[in-house]
Amino acid sequence: MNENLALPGSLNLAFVEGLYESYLQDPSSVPPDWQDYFQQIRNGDQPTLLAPDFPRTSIFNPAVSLPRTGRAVEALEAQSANLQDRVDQLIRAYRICGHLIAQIDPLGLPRPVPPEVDPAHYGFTAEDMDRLFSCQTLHSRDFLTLREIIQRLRNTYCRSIGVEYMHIDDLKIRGWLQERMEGTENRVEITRKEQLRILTRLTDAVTFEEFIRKKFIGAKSFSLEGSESLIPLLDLAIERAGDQGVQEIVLGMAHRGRLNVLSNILGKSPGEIFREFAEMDAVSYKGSGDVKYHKGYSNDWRTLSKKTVHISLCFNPSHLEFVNPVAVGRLRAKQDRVGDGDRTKGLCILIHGDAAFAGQGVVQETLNLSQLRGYTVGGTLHIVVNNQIGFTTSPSDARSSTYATDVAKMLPIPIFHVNGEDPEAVAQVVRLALDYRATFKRDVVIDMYGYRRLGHNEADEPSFTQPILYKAIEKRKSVREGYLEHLLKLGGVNERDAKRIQTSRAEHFEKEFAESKAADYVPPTPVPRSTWKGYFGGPEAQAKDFPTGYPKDRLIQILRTQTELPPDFHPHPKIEKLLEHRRKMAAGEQPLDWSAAESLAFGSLSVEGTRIRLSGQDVGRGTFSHRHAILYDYQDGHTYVPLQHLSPDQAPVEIFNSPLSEVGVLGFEYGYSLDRPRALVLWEAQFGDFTNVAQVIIDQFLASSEDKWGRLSHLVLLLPHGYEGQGPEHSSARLERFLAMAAEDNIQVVYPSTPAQYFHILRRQQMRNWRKPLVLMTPKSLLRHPDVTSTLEECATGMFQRILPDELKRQEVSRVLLCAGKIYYELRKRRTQLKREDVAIVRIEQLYPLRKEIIEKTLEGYKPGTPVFWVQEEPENMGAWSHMRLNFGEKLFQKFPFSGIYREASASPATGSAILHKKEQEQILVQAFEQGTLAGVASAVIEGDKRGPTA
Ligand SMILES: Cc1ncc(C[n+]2csc(CCOP(=O)(O)OP(=O)(O)O)c2C)c(N)n1
Repeated sequence: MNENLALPGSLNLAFVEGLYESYLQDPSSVPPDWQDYFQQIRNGDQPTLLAPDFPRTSIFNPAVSLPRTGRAVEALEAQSANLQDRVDQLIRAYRICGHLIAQIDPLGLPRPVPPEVDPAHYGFTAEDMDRLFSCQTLHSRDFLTLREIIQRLRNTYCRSIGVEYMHIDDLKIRGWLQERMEGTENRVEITRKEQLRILTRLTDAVTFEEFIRKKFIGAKSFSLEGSESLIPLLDLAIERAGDQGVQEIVLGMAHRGRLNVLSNILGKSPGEIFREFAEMDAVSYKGSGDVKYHKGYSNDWRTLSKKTVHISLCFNPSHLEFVNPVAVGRLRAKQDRVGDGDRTKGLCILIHGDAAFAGQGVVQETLNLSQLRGYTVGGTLHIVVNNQIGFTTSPSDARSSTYATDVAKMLPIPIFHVNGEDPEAVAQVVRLALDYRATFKRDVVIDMYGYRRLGHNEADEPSFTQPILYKAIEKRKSVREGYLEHLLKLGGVNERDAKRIQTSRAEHFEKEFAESKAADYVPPTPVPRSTWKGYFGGPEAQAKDFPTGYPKDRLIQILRTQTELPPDFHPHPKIEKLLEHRRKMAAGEQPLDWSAAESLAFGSLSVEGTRIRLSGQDVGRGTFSHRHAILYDYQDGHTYVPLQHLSPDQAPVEIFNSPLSEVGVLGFEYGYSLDRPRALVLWEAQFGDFTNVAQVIIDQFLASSEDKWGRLSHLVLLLPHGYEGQGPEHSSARLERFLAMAAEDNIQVVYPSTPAQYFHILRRQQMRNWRKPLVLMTPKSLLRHPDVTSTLEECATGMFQRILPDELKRQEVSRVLLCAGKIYYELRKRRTQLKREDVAIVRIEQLYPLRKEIIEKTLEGYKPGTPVFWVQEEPENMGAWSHMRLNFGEKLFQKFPFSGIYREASASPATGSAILHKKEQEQILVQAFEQGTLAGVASAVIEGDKRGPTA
């Protein structure tokens, strides 16, 4: 507030000025003593206090006592305060719900008007419109009439921009936004040059769509028409980001307008896009390839201020929105790679459809990651290309919320709804959004309203389902035309300029089109970034196995260092015991357990320069209270991560407890792995079966991205697996699913049975330059099993063994049991109990890729005809049995009859009854040692097997 205008006591200046206005019109309309007072002013007897730039006559002098007439004045004061209060309420109402009447929809579909934005709601009448009120909260130094106040509010909140920000708790942020919006009435000053640029970018967008439609009639391109402002929006965003110091942008988007973005933003040669339309290079598709509107691309962008911004558009499956966490994870990896701890050098832009944004849960999961320590990227720019339809579904059937973006209100971030037909409003919103993000390092949403001129794709007939809407859409001119008319009216641009831009774009496309048809056309291939130099995919045969041991003395050192806590750290009494165990392991007095082996793998890799990133639910302690990688001070709760204190020049070891999300977090970690081939990136499921919540990431990305998009990942999945009587939901990591999707050496599926094997497989994953996802079935009960131990020597030497053979004399063996993981220990124990020296137990530790020749070699020496069984805990239709059967048929290597021992085929993975579980497990063991049984365990299935409750 202007201090010069401060009023003594409770008397309100606006009130006095209102009174003065009335007095000027009719002196008798104000009380007699006020008449005297005003008369003195007019005579010049009372000095007035005028603010220099105050437009109207401010008449109040605080130094002079005001006329007071007891109760009358008090009543007037109260009335004045009340009026001002109502004005303040009105101002607040516009801030809260002005967006509901904003002109954000180019189609102008009717929306209910909230009563709070009507002055009458506060008892104001036409007479009040010219009263003066204080506007200190409206970022105005002035006293304005009610009419002016409402005009300002409408300009700010109800024109082409509707903004939601009053859900933000932080007063500072709200104040920042208010100042930026109310101070400018939410309009940006646009120079002629900028206007021309917007027009050019709109022309690019329109020309591209028209060209594709003309040349490739009926081809699916998921046109952007009706929302072409996306192109100037991105253009402005990249320019602004570049000016803010952003050097890397990761862009995630779906089908809508993707080709347009590829051409006009990513700079992919239109010739290349046209060739893909014509499928001229179909034979060059690696693997199965993917359709053109799913492919990724990257390029450098040179800003007007001569800065270079590298933009990577993520490849994208059809599954809408699942690219979101992947894109964010990629950016986080890029930021970590260049040490951008402030998160100012990278920007993630996610482009969404309105139906998908409102409908897909992964959107919420990704938003939830945005401010978490382990996942933040300093704010993502979300752009919703809101064409007000999802395939054939109208918003009324697509969401229960007012806006498609309402889920984003879970975050304290502004949501800008903007009319895509007003490119200058779009420009204002881009500026605000990016400045907000740069200032507060938070996500921000631009919900750009448009429409979809054509059907869902170009072959679709939209008027089947939205006849009225499409009649209205048909009549609409393009955004470009509308904007051009506006510019012509302003006189900043003339027809000639506009024509020149249009002709040059059309000629460019024609030229590219002609060139793309040439027989000797060589599509420009983007140079892969050096990050991936030296790493490769393809068949595993190309990846040599080599020793992965780590010198024993250094392993001892790593173990010891982990037990040396800072003097001011007070570990939990039980952690003291764990530390004592580790000390004994280091001294060679106790063998290594699973957790120690893991810490040695992480520690040794980190010391060798590999960044370790492990995330998942409760991974710090470990679901089974076995890891304790993050220690908590017993007195004040502060944390200490021993693995981060191994040596001064070690690579970071990051262990993040994730939110309770699978698809979001796994998507993020997958994305991270794409841009950090040198880091060991691991995601652990709380229990293995929770991976199915992340199935889209597994199917669409992890298993198939090399095949579809030629993109490699070496992400490690740690999936606790094993039948321990805990019920249907805590037994199985659905091993069978990973094996079913395994082909072309796309993933590695491993079920290690010893700590040393675990140690070596983790090290192998990093040390081989062959980059493939690694799916590990990990133990639960075996974590503390006295037999599940390894020695330091086993970690110091050797390598991961794909098969662990049996040491029995082969000629004396009457049956061979093949198995993996936990069941091995039960089989071994039973064999000891039964003294069955004739039964060999061979562990297949790597289930995929399955090196048959190694298995064959392992079985050499067993008498031909010796029955071989695959023994598993899982039911017949689960586990690795089908995979084994598929690979080996009924006779293994033409020599050994091959059959399986398993639980009966079942709809759910395991029984809910611990007693029944034990009986089933016993039956498997009985079968395994029952000589001569070849036909599986159908006979072993318990009579009247009633599975327990599955809830
Ligand atoms: C997860 C998922 N479910 C369903 C589909 C099928 N599908 C493709 S586009 C689409 C409509 C998308 O609408 P919107 O998000 O508004 O984007 P628009 O196509 O209108 O730009 C649907 C249902 C899909 N691709 N992904």
